[in-house]
Amino acid sequence: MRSGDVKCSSAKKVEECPLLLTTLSCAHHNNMITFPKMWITVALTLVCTPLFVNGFEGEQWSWVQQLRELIEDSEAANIVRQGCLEPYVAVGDQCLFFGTFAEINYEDARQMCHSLDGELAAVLTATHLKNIIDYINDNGLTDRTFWIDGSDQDSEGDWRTSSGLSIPMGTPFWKADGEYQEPNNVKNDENCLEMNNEYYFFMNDIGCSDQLSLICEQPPQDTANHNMTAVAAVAEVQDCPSFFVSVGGLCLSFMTWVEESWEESRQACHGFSGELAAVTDIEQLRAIYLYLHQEGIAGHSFWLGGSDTAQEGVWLWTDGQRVPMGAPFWGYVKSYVLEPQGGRAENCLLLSYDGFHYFRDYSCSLLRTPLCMYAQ
Ligand SMILES: [Ca+2]
Ligand SMILES: [Ca+2]
Ligand SMILES: [Ca+2]
Ligand SMILES: [Ca+2]
Repeated sequence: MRSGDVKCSSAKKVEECPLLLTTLSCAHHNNMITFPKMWITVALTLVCTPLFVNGFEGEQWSWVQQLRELIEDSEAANIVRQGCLEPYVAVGDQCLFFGTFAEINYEDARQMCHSLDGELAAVLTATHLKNIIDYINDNGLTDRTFWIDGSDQDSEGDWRTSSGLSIPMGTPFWKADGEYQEPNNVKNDENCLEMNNEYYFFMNDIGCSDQLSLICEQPPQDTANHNMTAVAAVAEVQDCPSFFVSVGGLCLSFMTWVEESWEESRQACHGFSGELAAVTDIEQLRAIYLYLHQEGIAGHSFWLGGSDTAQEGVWLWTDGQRVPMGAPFWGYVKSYVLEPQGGRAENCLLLSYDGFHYFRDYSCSLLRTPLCMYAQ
């Protein structure tokens, strides 16, 4: 079908659609404006779907306006930027589109991504999660909550992307406070996957009819490579000396037979030519989390080498390097509150078992297990 054919048949179907769209559509039909077919489809999906669902209200004109501006800005469609076809932008190794002007349900969000020749964004590695959270923060998108690709609609508790890939469970993906970790399937009716701003963009299961913004992903040309990244995000095994095991590319010792204060734990590590561990890459935190569960030692809380004793609020590893701040390293406490939040009473970095092994600040005098790293 030629692009011009799309228009007036669609316009007839959407008779309640605002005049603006009809005008846009018919202008297109008459070749007065040369929008690519893709954008007309997006326009119709964006504007008409919510109108059908919610009824038309005056306030929705504001984002109809934003949509117009987006379309006007897209005159350069088909331009490839940083390996991504507009309107997608490169975020790490993914091409993503942040649909911040829309607030629609999960199925409609999927359809919108399909109309952009994409799919809701898959977040399958800790690095993907961190890249997206960084992008949201760096670009001032923190007033939005986003749909991403994931559902357990087919089988409760079995989280899959639309292409059937398993979504990683646990830390550092899913929101956790001191009591429980998502997904919690409230009222047996939370089957779709969101990144919620109230939860610092950690993952949460929510009802699929909620009205949210969305993140689309342009499928990579080389699908095989992409899936490899999902499984092999962590650096490979290296030889480690006695008392140390290779986890996440580090030589670590989980001294579960010891419980000491933070300072005494440092001494314990020194006794093995080590130091309290510095976890500087989010894939290392993921690898440690998986190791704790695989080894059955997730009931322990582990000291890491971070502290803000020297200067309150300035978190440094023992070698003086900065500790990464924010999500997804540091744990969620409650709505709009993230660790560290203990002020001068809490100056040492603990992976606490009841905090689901996210970074959390605790009092340095607590007796906990040293997590040592071999000093190379
Ligand atoms: Ca569910
Ligand atoms: Ca939930
Ligand atoms: Ca402190
Ligand atoms: Ca704390």
